[in-house]
Amino acid sequence: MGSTNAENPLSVLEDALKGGITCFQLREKGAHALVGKEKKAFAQSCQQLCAQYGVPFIVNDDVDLALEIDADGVHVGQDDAEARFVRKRIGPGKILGVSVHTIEETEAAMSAGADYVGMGPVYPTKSKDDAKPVAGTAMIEEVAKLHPDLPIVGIGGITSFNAEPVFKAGANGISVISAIASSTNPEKAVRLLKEASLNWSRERSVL
Ligand code: TZP
Ligand code: MG
Repeated sequence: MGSTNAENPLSVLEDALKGGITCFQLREKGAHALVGKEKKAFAQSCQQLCAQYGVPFIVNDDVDLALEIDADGVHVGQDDAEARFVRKRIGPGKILGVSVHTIEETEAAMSAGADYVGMGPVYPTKSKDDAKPVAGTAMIEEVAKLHPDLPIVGIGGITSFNAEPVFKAGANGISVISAIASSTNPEKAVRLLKEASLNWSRERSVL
């Protein structure tokens, strides 16, 4: 979760759910990241909140935790567990998301059984220390043309002001940290993001 509201991430999540997020991914990273029992307890609090709003709860990277708490899915990057092994572990009924940056990675993710791919960083981001170089929207456009049925989620520096080119390139959805978590009004931030999205994602909506 982002920095401004880091002291109360559950209230940020609840506000975001009220605003209408359609999916939540727990990405517990960085110097002060929770681990072990505390991470599990926090994950379960997030999971319960998401369940109240009927919103899928996905765990980033930590397949063991996702299985332990019966999360709705897992998201892995290229440096995490291999997607095909993750699919084997979580089974066919769970959501599998994979971060990709090239056509090859995209097609490998598809063969591994990914339900969607995350692509970025579209714009500069301060939320991921080891983010790859800014990619813009060119690769999203290429992948969307090659694989029109594959759900694509753009990520990295996306706000309600710059979401339009991401959808125009062919993304079905956007994934956002700071535009929501660092907002003084996360619920409103989500509404604005949804307005920006709905204008462009009507035909390719995901989740
Ligand atoms: N992967 C690529 S960019 C990014 C991740 C997890 C961080 C996105 O955060 P923000 O604050 O929306 O730029
Ligand atoms: Mg990762």
